[in-house]
Amino acid sequence: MSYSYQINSFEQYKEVYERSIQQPQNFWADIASNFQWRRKWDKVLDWNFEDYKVEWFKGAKLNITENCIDRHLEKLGNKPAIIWEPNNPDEHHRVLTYNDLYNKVTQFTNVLKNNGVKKGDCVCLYMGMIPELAIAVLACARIGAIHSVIFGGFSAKSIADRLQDANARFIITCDGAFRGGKDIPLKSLIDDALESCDFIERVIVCTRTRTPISMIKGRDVWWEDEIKKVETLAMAPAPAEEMDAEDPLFILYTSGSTGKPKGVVHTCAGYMVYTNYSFVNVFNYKLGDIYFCTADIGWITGHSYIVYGPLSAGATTMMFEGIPTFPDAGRFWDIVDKHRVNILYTAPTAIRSLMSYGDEPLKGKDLSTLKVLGSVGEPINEEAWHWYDEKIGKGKCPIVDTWWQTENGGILISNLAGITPSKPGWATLPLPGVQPCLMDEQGKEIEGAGTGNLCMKFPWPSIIRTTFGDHERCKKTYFSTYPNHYFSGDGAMRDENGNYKITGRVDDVLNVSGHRIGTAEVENAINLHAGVVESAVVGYPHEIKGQGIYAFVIYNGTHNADDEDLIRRDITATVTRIIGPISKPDKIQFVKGLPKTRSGKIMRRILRKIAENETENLGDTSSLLDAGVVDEIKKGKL
Ligand code: 6R9
Repeated sequence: MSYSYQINSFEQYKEVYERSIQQPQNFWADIASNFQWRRKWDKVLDWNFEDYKVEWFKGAKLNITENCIDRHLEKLGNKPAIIWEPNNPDEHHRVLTYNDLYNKVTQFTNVLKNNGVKKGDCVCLYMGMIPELAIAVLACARIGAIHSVIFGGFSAKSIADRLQDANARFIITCDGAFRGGKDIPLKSLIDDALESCDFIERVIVCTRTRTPISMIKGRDVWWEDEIKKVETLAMAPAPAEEMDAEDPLFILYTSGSTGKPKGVVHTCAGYMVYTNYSFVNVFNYKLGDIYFCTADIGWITGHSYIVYGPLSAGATTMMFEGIPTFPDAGRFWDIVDKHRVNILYTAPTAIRSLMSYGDEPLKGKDLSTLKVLGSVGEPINEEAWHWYDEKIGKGKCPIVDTWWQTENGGILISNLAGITPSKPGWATLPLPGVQPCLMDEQGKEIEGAGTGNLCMKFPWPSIIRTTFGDHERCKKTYFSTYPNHYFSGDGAMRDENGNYKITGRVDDVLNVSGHRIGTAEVENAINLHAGVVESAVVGYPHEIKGQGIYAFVIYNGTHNADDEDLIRRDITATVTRIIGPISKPDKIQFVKGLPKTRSGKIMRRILRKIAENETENLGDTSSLLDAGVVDEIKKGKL
């Protein structure tokens, strides 16, 4: 079965797109009429990109969980909502039907209530990929609490920063998480974070790994005990709180080119409408399809396309606890085979990594159920695209190359599976309602085919509303570079047919294995090492990760000075401690000086070229203060 707003042909896409641009308000009002509202909106859209403010479906009242769960119960109650595949293939998988999900979410909402959580409170979730994470996310949304999910690869210090920034009062975590051959000590990391966060009132701990953990009386409680309390009290399933369209739904931290990560805020109505619309249309989802997005819920892809988009569409969404290479590089294909997966959505870095194992892991795996393949997170190189197409899709599955960002809430540029044409390495066309454009360095819009900085001229329903606690930062980051436009930070090419190819970030943000990492953040962490004077971090092409982290470091410490490798490991350990293992530098080169301009600015452009091995072609170096520094760095290149 399909959806009334599902686009069925390229011709129809063109018509729908045209209407969405000519009459955006009517267009989105029609889409929104497919949802369950407690009260309809007074106005579809109010917007201002100059003094940034956007409001969608103003005046409407709703709860997103009624749309993700309650409204499906009558027809889909016994259908699987979530299929969970554990890290260890020998452990049994779990299936939660929509009825199960309703029971568990309403029950856990009561747990939150009993623990004093109220509408508007911020709840931080630091959990592994188990169904309880999705349950906790939805329970927060049901009670109207703002969730802030933190990915399990962040350090205690990063957690503490996020807790402080969001004024969180509650934490939901697990004793630990299984990821491949590793156990991640989640609760212990939370304990470390809480040493500097005495404002946290309650930590709810869900059992997963049975790792020994500390439990502090009056602060820490077990998930399972709290559920028992709710059962003993025989509390009725918790009703959903009535939310305003523009009430915040969640905060998700993401890296930018400067300083600390920012808390991207998404709100209830627009986010719901757009994630649902884009999910149904990009993947061409048909009721009954088994859909598998391999992302972690700690990232935006997991929020929008494991939880909210699929569940609001009554889909069956998979959650996978583990990693693509555990117990071996055939794991994704085992999962596709075992669960008869129809739609697979993953990242180029995973594809490249699995590609490197050759054909062996594919042997004997039945992938014939696959209909649609998706890619997200970074540009997909043609080699990976063709491998994905031939080996996984057997040449019969459209590949959707979906471009979007944490700040966008949902996919903005992508082909629609089987409906609009694909082009290897190209994200292709904007979704209905999305108005991209390319700008040159002078701030002039580029017409026709060309290359420039990717911007948006008009808001879509799930556009970022603010950066938590600092609206000025939001305005400055996204709406000041090009007046009256949203600036993505990405560069792109456009062909004569209006297709877009995203070339990558044009700012100081790296994309390592599909994870966004700010170079300034990594530099700040390296500079905290006692022997480091100064550092500069740039990206370089990495075969599997897309980009690797290359650090140039001025070191004057005396300790272990004769053992460069040990110093490198100390620096790496420092970065892991401050940010987390995802930001570890791949290469650390010790240098005597950094190339600077006369005004003292590091010339990263030059360092980037050196890291990319393009030492012959450094471009204009006339503003360099000391050209000798560059020669020295070139000689020491790793
Ligand atoms: C969804 C997500 C956003 C950055 C974005 C861009 C890169 C994402 C891409 C892509 C080329 C694609 N990116 N999808 N680049 N083609 N299909 O990844 O969000 O973590 O915020 O990262 O990822 O550089 O600016 P987020």
